[in-house]
Parts: sequence; structure tokens; C-alpha cells
Amino acid sequence: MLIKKPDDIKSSEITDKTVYLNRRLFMHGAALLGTTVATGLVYRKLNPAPVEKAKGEKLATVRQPTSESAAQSGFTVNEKLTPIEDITNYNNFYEFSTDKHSVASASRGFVTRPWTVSVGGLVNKPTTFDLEELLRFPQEDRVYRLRCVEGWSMVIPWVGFPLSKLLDRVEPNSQAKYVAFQTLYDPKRMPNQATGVLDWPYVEGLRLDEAMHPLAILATGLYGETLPPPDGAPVRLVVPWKYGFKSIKSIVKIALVAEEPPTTWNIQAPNEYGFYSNVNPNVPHPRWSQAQEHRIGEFSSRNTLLFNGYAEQVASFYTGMDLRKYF
Ligand SMILES: Nc1nc2c(c(=O)[nH]1)N[C@H]1C(S)=C(S)[C@@H](COP(=O)(O)O)O[C@H]1N2
Ligand SMILES: [Mo]
Repeated sequence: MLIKKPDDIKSSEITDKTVYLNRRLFMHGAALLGTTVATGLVYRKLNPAPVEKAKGEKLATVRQPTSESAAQSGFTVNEKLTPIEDITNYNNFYEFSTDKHSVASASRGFVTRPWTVSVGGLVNKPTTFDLEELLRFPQEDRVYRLRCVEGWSMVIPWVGFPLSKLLDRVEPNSQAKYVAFQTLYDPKRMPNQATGVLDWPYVEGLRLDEAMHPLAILATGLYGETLPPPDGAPVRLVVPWKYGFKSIKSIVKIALVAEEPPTTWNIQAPNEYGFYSNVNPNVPHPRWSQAQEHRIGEFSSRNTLLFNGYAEQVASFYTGMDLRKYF
């Protein structure tokens, strides 16, 4: 996000996700598979397949999601899934590289076991969860749009569970008003943390009511496999109505706090990135419009939707707030 350049989308080789799609019965995904493959072939003529693929990591099949909430409307976007090669080879993850095409190779072999997430602060029951415990929360399928502030978007089939379920377990007390998140800080494992390109560790935050919304999930996987390193292994936040940078990756710490917590991109450029960062086509970034977006893997642009298309679910959080001031 520091270096602005026109989106140089390298779409890529389509591997066979038929097995996955059939097994998991992503009906719309299966129905669109023909189209996806056809598009992929056209793309392959224009762009050679990337040499490096994030796939090939030892990714395990994640726990079978419960179908319970997956079927609920609002949790599944009925749009063509972005191919996994794009989801895993076009990433913002500055701890590994500031080049979206290099994150996959730079994060290859990132060791995510053992892994713990400590949850504390203004809570009755501070708890450190190890990854196995997090995977024991009932996992759900969520197909969400992800819209980067840079102007590109994807549709990603996540596996995860509502953040609210985790917060309920630690019992936030009455003083808790915000939730602060922190990424791992370990320059040996995250080599770009040896540079000063951002203020490490990466931190993010939500208002407590936002954090409790069922759309806000902790993702542990995508396309039915454990989270690939470039997408924030082993556990990352996904808040689909906000710009992508709010969805912090490789989380090790969560704290309930009374005041609005600092957030990395706001520290970096306070006039450009606010605390809320709700997707809003009507509020341009100071240096570019947010009215449109480029769906990765497609040719044409589309109009960006207020709250990234989730207005019906979340707009009421912001009634009475001037969204130009609280950007
Ligand atoms: N720790 C950490 N989390 C991060 C980032 C980062 O650089 N470091 N980049 C953010 C940005 S700008 C975006 S758009 C999304 C991208 O997620 P994806 O690579 O899975 O598509 O991750 C967000 N989470
Ligand atoms: Mo982003």
C-alpha cells in the first residue's frame, strides 16, 4: 500500500479444485467451474503461470464445517470464487514482502506449530488458546468479498468461526469497548520485520460491537484446507465490510480494551487510513477514488458497494456517524 501502481494482475494457472468443490458442495462454485476454467485458459495465454505456487505447503484438510450457518443468507456471496492460485499468490503481507507476487515464496515453510493466541485485557477469564483449541470451535463455511483499499477485490471461501464465540469464552467485562489484535513479531520467521517498512508488530482493532457481529470471523482455512502462509496462517481475522488491511493475519494476541487501540496503517499514514476503514465508494482515499474495484481474475471493473455489499447487516452500527470524518 506504500507504493501505488496500477494493478498488475497476474492471473494464473487453474489447478483442479473439482474434487474440493464436489466434496464440499459449494453448489454455485461447482456450477461456475466451467466458466472459471475457460477464463483461466484465456489468462494462461496472456500470462505465464507463476513459477512459485503457495500450494505445495503441507496443508491439512480442516475440520469439516457445520452446514448450520453456512446456508444462512448473508454469509455466502453468490459470486464466482476467485481461483486459489490468485488468493495465494497475490497477497499483502508486509512481514514477508511488500511485493504482492513475492509473499507466497517468501512465506513458504513458515512454521505455525506450536501456535497460541492469548486473549486477555478487560475480561473475567483471560485465556491462552492453542491452535488445536481454536480448531475445536465449530468451523463454518463463509464465502466473502474481500476489498483491498488499493482497489482490487476477491471472493474467498473461508473456513472459520465467529470471533464472538472466542470473546464469549473470555467474558469481556463492562469496561471493554474495543478489541485490539496483534500479529506475531519474530523477524527470524517473518524476515521483512527486519526492515522498518512498517511499525511492527502489525496491530489492528475493532469496536466491541463490530467484533461481536456474526460476519466477523477468525479464519483458520480457505478452500477447505488450513490457511496457506501468505493468507495469514494459522489464524487471521476476516471483517468483510472493511478494507482488507483490517483483516489482520497470523494473530498471537487479542486484548479487550477501553479506548480505541492503535492500528498499523493509521500509524503509518493517519490522513489516509482511519480506525473504521469501512468500504465506502462515496469517500475517496485522499490519493485515489474508491468508487470502483478490479475483481482479481476478471477483466472489467465493477462498482464498489457501500460496506462492501454488507450494508444490510452492518450499516446500523454507524447511524449518526459522519463517515467522512470516521473513515
Ligand atoms: N499482519 C498483517 N496482516 C495483514 C496485512 C499485512 O501486511 N500484515 N495486509 C492486509 C491487507 S492490506 C490486505 S488487503 C489483506 C490481504 O489478505 P489476503 O492476502 O489474504 O488477500 O491482509 C491484511 N492483513
Ligand atoms: Mo489491502
